[in-house]
Amino acid sequence: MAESREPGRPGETLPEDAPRVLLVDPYVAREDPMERKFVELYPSLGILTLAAWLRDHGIETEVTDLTFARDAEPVTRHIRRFRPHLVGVHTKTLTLPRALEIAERARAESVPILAGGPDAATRPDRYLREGFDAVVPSEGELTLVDVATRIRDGVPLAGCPGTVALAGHRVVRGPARPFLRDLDDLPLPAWDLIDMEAYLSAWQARTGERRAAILTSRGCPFDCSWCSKPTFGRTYRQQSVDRVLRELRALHERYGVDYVRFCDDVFGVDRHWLEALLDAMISNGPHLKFECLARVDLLKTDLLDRMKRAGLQRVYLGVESGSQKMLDAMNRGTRLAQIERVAASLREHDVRQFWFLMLGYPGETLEDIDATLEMFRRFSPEEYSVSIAVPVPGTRFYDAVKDRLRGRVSSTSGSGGSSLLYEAAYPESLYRWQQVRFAWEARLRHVRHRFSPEVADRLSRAADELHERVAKPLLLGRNRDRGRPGRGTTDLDQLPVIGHGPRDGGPSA
Ligand code: B12
Ligand code: SF4
Repeated sequence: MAESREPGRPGETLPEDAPRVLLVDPYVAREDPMERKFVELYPSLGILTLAAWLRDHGIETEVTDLTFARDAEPVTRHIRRFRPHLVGVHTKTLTLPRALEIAERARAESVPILAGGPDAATRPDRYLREGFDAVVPSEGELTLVDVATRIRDGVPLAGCPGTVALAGHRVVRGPARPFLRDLDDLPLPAWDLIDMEAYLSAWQARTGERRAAILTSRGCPFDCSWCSKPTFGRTYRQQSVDRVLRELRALHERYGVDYVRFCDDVFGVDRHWLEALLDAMISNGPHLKFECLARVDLLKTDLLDRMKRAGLQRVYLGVESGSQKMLDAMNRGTRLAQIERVAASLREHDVRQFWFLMLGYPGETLEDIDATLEMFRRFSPEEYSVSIAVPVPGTRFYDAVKDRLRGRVSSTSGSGGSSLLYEAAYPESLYRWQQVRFAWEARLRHVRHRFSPEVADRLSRAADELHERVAKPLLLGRNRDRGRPGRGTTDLDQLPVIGHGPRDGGPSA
């Protein structure tokens, strides 16, 4: 982790009494089972953009990035050396225990501690109860400058716009702070405050490419029923093409980056913007390979040719289901015909596709799951993730099933997505079995493409028969695990959220 000291803007000296802020990314990669499997390491753009903004506004800022660390000890060392007025922690559900540990470490050094990011935004009270002084549940840039100045000047935080804070035992929510009007005002991320080389060389060792992440927008204008968007809600802002090119060039020139991941919730919402960016990348460069998260209704096949020429390698698609009834129930706003068109066209253009699929959404029948498997079989995407629907607080899905939550459920820790968290139509074991069916089909992909489609079809049919004759009757008859806590139980609100990118990406996308 980097503990480099760079006061103010790079090269600028700040006054002695400038507020000092230490930002912490508590994510420890070695603790994340998903990371051990897939290794998708990128620094948090939220933290790096905040850090750059603070520096630009006269606040001395440093970052402790725990991604490559063993534990949270570097936070204590950094606090002792830097003596910040304030420690700010980025939060995800997965990193809650670490965030709480960091709060403890900050308190032990008598430094006020603040939380921001998706998890704290969803449940600020929990963080306040566990010892945080305040939470910033929305966009952080403007609020953090205000908070840092108040703390340095000894002004109480309760009521500060854009915060939720404690006043005695009362939780006080300050008035909302408007979002930044123009995302072009954001400085380039403060890459110099972390060990960028650690990320880049990890990628290089694994793929031969120096990969980095970039964001060109904030928010998403769509409204999928299960998607949690606590920070930016249903708003959407886009940077100009020139601003994006500036960031791409800086990554390429300063760090030798040759592959970027566009991390926007949905990439290319505005077709004209996307065309202008692609044209600029094709004609003037930087000539980088790239990947992005896209919606099938936006990814027009006539644009794919240009995207490919601009460097497109891989697209993450929120396919979710092969049943139109389920897509409608999820309020996806996408059509099966669009999925089929885009999947076929990506194949023609030799672009890898990563499908996100979801099982267990309310209303889904076994026939719907079969339809999803059938579509998966037909298009055999190169990569995929099939998760069991997670009701995330704050979503319409959660509201719809909140009376049917299993309360205490088994957690595999890590990234979730393989536990059934509410009383769905079928037992958890049946959904897990369905995941096995997808995994089997994914294995057959290689047989289908490299060896013999006929053999693959025969093996697929054998698996279907096994499902119909043995697994289905067995699992439907055996409902013992419904509503019963599994091994290693945990509260629902402690469970990590699946995937990444609201699931045109994550998270989930
Ligand atoms: C890009 C992305 C990734 C990338 C890069 C991750 C990274 N290192 O940043 C990859 C694919 C690697 C990834 C991985 C994971 N991701 Co992800 N990811 C995203 C995505 C799409 C964008 C993140 C982003 O850059 N946002 C833009 C920045 C500007 O916003 P921000 O981070 O929220 O920060 C702003 C505010 O929140 C606030 N703020 C943030 N931190 C702080 C701290 C303080 C002190 C203050 C005051 C303010 C503040 O100010 C910031 C600037 O305004 C989000 C969805 C989303 N729209 O946020 C999911 C999301 C953050 N990911 C999620 C998850 C679950 C994961 C994984 C755990 C998945 C896994 N392994 O299974 C991992 C964790 C990896 C990690 N390093 O932490 C979830 C988190 C949900 C939750 N409640 O925890 C999200 C919200 C998606 C979702 N809805 O499910 N992810
Ligand atoms: S799942 Fe994707 S498209 Fe749907 S609301 Fe979330 S971010 Fe937007």
